[in-house]
Amino acid sequence: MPDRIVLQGVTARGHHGVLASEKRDGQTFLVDVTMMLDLEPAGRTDALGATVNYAEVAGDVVARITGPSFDLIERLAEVIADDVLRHDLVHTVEVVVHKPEAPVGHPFTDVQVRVTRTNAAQVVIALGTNLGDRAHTLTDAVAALTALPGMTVTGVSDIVATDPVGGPDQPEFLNAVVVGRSLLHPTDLLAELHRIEADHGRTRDVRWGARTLDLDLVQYGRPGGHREVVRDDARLTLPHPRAHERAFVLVPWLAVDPRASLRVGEGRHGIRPVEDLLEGLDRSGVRPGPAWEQL
Ligand code: A4P
Ligand code: MG
Repeated sequence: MPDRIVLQGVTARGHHGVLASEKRDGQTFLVDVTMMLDLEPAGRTDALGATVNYAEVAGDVVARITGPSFDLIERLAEVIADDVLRHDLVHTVEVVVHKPEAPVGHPFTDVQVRVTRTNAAQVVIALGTNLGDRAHTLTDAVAALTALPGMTVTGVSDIVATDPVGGPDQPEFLNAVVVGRSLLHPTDLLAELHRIEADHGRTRDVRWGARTLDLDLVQYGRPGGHREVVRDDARLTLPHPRAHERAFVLVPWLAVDPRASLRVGEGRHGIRPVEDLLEGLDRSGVRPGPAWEQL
């Protein structure tokens, strides 16, 4: 049983409901919040900073109950879950909203909506190889990504064969894109990607030179979403600074996620559909590649 903090029966009057009378008169709502997080650091250090302050969570819950009116308690549960997941330490939250005075028209004791949400960020990983048994390496790398604790692979593109872009004269690449959800922090995920590269004989002699396996973290968190990570650090730049100009990344990405978008500038206007980005690019160097191997 994983560690958890359970906050039960936070009660306040709110004005949520579909009926005009509900919006006008208000009624009592009760909320239970169960937060899954590792409590060992707090247990060892006795420091409030190592855990989540449940009084703060209770305050946020009351603010949502008493705040702007929603038609549905489903919506109320969702925004409360979102609020809780802003606490980075919480990896999973369950929210129950009770509405015991709901206009049901028959005797009843309670009606509840229960949602479970995880703090996993959507991640996009680009794979490339132009040395060795390329299709085998890619297949193996996807298996390794799938096996990563804290990582859920939700989509794998077909393999594309691509002309090399930049660097010295070098053989044709095979590329692919994996999308998934990660509970690992970006730098921990990158460390895992480096480990998987090393397991496949990756060496770093010539920048942009031929390689058995290259795993780039293209994006961490949906652009504009609260899990999005943007950082300008040479060890890990997010989103990947060259992804937006590379058909060998965008073509397979779009194939696996037709609604994909990528940040190319600041603010809301800096988020561009991958489909639009591709329109300006030369796709002639990207062809269908071999099939995935059976593992
Ligand atoms: N790094 C910083 N940000 C990131 C990020 N978002 N994801 C750092 C991954 N790594 C990131 O990478 C160099 C350093 O970048 C790492 O230490 C990491 O901490 P690397 O993988 O060691 O070296 P690299 O791959 O040679 O350099 P780079 O800059 O990643 O090259 P690219 O941009 O990946 O280009 N043509 C085709 N057709 N297909 C390809 O796959 N790949 C490249 C490599 C060139 N041309 C290609 C292809
Ligand atoms: Mg790389």
